[in-house]
Amino acid sequence: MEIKALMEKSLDSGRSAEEILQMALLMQQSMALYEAGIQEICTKLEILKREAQVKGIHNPIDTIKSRVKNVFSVIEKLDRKGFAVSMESAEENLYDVAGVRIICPYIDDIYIVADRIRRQDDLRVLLEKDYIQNPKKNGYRSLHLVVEVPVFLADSKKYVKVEIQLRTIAMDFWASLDHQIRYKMEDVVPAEITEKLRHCAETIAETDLEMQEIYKEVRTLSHDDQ
Ligand code: 0O2
Repeated sequence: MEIKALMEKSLDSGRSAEEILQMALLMQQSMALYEAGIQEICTKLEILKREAQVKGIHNPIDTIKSRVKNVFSVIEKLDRKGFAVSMESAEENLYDVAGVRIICPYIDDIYIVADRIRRQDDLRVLLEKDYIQNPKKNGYRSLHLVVEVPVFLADSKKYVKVEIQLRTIAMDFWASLDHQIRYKMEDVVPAEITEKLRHCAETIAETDLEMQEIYKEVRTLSHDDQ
């Protein structure tokens, strides 16, 4: 969301523009910690990706993306959820300030990568939401893991929460366009469009399963068990 729109949304909560800017400035200074958390996770994922390349086996990771939430979005979300607006409150109550998205070729790859993440014993998995087994009503599918990763500072160690979203290329295609449409329509999407989007999500989910079956067949035909 643009800063102007975010500001307007935050102003709706009765705060002055100056108050919001002050908070945003303070919070911005703490964002480096979230960037460090993302770096730690991305390094782990790049190692997994590289290992598959070196061994010449199927790579369950296609693409890795990451982002730190804009401070104004953090303020807006805290306010919307009725939490105190401060960095401490964001650290305690929000799980998606730091976000990493892993895009996998096939559905099975998602669970393979999730398992490799769970087995990293310096990470604490706080929460899992499986929107693949239990898709959202609108058709959204992804596996979400919220982890805490240690970040070593000059004289302390901080655990940083990072939300990891795992999805296939097909699920990502749908989610990206769904996100754009919602943004364009400022979240007020007519029921008819919502239904069309849900229908597309179902079609994409079927295709995802078919592609996975084709891949399994090809592996059997080429006697490739990796
Ligand atoms: P962005 O721009 O990706 O950061 P919330 O929905 O955030 O109030 P909660 O429990 O944190 O509550 O949400 P959840 O279900 O864990 O999902 C959070 C993130 O998942 C979203 O972050 C999206 O990235 C993604 N997501 C969830 N539902 C949908 C959906 O229906 N469509 C799309 N395209 N993405 C979805 P943000 O902050 O909304 O967006």
